[in-house]
Amino acid sequence: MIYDRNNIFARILRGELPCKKVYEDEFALAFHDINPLAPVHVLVIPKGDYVSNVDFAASAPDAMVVGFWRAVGATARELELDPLGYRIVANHGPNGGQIVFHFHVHIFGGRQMSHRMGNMPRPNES
Ligand code: DGP
Repeated sequence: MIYDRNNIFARILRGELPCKKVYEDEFALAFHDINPLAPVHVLVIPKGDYVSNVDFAASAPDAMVVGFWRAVGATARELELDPLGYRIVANHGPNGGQIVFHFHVHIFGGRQMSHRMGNMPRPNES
């Protein structure tokens, strides 16, 4: 799939759309999901044109891959999720349930996650 430079997250990165920012550095931006599925639901996106993990892992420079994952960790620390833990998810393609085609990692926290890891957490799910 060709990267669409007008996808929602690209527009957030360019400052054309607002977001509730949690963390930002040269590699990544983290902000609250507009439709939270857990008490804490934050998205971390790389500052580059990557459709999903497939081309991020294959095409991103090493420094970007390292910087991005460090930013995921820094975001979770910023949210004070480390002591009790959290879940990270990245959806790829139709079967993965991807809706926005700019690579992103979901961070879920603030409650016990389901053991059914094949499913995204849903509101009120234990
Ligand atoms: P995914 O299925 O992994 O592509 O999830 C995309 C997520 O993006 C979904 O949880 C809702 C969120 N989302 C969609 N549009 C916006 C937006 O304009 N702002 C924010 N903050 N989140 C959005």
